[in-house]
Amino acid sequence: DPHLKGPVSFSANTGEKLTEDEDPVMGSVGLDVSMNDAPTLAFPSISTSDFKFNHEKASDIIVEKAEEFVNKIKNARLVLVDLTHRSKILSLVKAKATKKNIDSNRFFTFVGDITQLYSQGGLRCNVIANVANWRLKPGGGGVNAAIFSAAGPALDVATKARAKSLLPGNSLVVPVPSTSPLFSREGVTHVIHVLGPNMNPERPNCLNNDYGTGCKILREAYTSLFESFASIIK
Ligand code: AR6
Repeated sequence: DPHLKGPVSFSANTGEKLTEDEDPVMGSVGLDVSMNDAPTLAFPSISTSDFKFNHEKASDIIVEKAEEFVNKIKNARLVLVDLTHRSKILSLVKAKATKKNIDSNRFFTFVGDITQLYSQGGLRCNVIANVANWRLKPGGGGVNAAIFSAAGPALDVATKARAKSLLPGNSLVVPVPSTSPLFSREGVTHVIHVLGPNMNPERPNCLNNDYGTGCKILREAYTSLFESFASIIK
């Protein structure tokens, strides 16, 4: 894959920049190069920032659901993305996935902006997930604002043509119009909007620390997200 042969490579496990010695293209790290063209879903951690969901509980659920997916769908990759190397959720997930021996060619973490994974990070992801709000509105903050802004108005139009709202635990697949820079620059063909459980009293449908319900909805959200991804690549 020419895209991994640029001046900078990233560890599939940590997202850290690699020295030449460690470059997977050079063969000294066990990255399965045959997976570089595999369908790939990049997703942010659902609900753990603005929605204030507990990181330990969320990381357990991410690893559980990713393992399920990896065991079921063979030729595809899942990548958990966050903006900084200091991300607590990335560290927790990485440690737990390693402990469970999940194939790191099929599920790994990556540091970068989810709207620029290919142009800035050299990582090809044909599908990205957006943690939306229930009205599927552009703007606000976090990943939702970043994705709608990077995609341009075409994504809002394509989204509204499919649904007007989203319930917690559910997802919605939207093909990215070819006029969008997300498509032309990043190679993203689909955005999957997903809505997670909310533990922030300043946002709608707050669960007031009811983690019984919260964990159930977060599991449903990842199940729905990964099933939507599977339906795209079939
Ligand atoms: N690229 C990669 N990861 C990011 C980016 C980015 N550009 N921006 C944020 N993250 P959040 P939530 C990480 O707050 O907690 C939204 O406004 C971030 O560090 O976006 O589910 C929605 O519209 C964190 O790890 O989502 C909802 O109203 C993760 O993405 C509400 O916030 C999710 O952070 C949802 O809150």
